[in-house]
Amino acid sequence: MTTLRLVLGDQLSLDLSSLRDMDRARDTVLMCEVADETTYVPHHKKKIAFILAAMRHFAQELRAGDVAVDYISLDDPGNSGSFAGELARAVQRHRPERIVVTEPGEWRVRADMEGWSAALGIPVEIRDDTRFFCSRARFARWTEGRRSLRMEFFYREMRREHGTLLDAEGEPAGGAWNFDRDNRKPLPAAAQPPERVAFPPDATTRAVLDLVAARFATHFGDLLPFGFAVTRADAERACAHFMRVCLPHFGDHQDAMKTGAPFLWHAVISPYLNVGLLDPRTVVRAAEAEYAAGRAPINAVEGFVRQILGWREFVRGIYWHRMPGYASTNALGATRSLPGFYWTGDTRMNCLAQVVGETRANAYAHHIQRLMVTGNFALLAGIAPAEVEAWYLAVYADAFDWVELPNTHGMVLFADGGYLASKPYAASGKYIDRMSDYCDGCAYDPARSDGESACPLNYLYWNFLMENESRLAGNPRMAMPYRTLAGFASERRARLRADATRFLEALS
Ligand code: DLZ
Ligand code: SF4
Repeated sequence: MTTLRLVLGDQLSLDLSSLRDMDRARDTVLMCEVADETTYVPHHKKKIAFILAAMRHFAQELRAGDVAVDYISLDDPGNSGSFAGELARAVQRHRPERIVVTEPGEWRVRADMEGWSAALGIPVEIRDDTRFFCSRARFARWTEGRRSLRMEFFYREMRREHGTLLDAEGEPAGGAWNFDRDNRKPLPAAAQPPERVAFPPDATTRAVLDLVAARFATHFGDLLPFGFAVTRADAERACAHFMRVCLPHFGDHQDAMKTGAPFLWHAVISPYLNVGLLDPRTVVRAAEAEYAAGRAPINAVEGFVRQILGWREFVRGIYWHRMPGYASTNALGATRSLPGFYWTGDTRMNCLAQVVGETRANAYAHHIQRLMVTGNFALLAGIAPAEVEAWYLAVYADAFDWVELPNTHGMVLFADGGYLASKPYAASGKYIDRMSDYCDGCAYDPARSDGESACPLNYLYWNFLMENESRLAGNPRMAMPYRTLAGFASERRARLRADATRFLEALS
């Protein structure tokens, strides 16, 4: 049977389910750069360049393995701009008997896909995406009979199921499932994070950079310098560098932030994992091997494994389990527009200016910057979830809906009312002062809670607690801050409220 196999921009894996049982003599792989995908949110220029360059290199890799690839570039004169349109054109060219595709990472595309068979008049087989530890069916089984879903329990089950970081007795290596308490050390001023490997663009990538510069000039972000890996071999080099140089120190300062050090000891492999250049199973095995060889401590390796085998799989499970309704909940009733400084970085709050600036330069920010700086502000200021989510989806090279939405909607904004996280990650400026050097260069004072010179995050924090008292005060994990708030005299409450109102009204 002649088969047309569609491969999407985040499916760049040789063991992809849609490439199984390929008949090299008859089948064709279709890959297409389409305007729908490059513009449905105003993606960062570097993100578009990364994905298109990785797609073109993947097509080369397939062709080198004698696979026929029909590749439609964005500047192809007949390009229809959509997956469905390109499939219709490709069906005319190749006259396949069926289409095979791996399920996409986004509900929007999945819903579109369901209509393709009827529209094209041939069978469309949608296969499971097998590049995850936990299938959608396995996750559904895990949720059965549970009133709340907690990552920690899911993660332990995954550790056992996949024999990861277990000792000879089958118990967690190092004597505990979780070493988070060791992973919150502030950064000593003299700490020197390592240099990161960058990959100079080859001719294929340079052509993509020219295309992106010409077509997406108005999109957010700096296109150059461009140093992402865009081939499997280079992504593996970046990963090996992380394992050797960064992983031993990754745990200790996982939550630290430092001006001018956007990557610290973080892996920065999420873009490669999420487009399929790296396989999560290989990456987890490699980290385990570093622990077994005594080259990396348990707090670092466990912290890393929890991100990949725990969080990443958990949020994907939640996404498919709860969509499409999940995206439209707004448990805290947040309706404010996203302030312009998320795009310009033009704010006197130094923490936000630094993180937006690094995001613009790199299409990357590390976890704690996303959660506790841009995320925390959006939570405290009551920004509408959909606007925050569109921003995160646009600006980060690793952002695809299945991973971005639950992280932002559930963990950052608590918009699901506590389905994914047991409490909102709300913090005052004191947290940022403890975990970063941002406050040293700030116009505001993190030690002051009210008045013109006070750190806005301080009064916004107390204002957030007051605004959401009826929703959050009963949460046992919020008991401590609400006890503190209860000790505030009514004049103090009124002052904090007035400062917050003044600040929020001036936001634009
Ligand atoms: C994100 C993205 C972009 C920017 N461009 C393309 C593209 O031109 N062609 C393509 O196949 N995929 C692209 N993608 C990734 C898709 O948006 C992604 O496959 C869906 O979000 C489903 O996960
Ligand atoms: Fe951010 Fe407040 Fe520190 Fe300024 S003082 S950097 S606004 S936390």
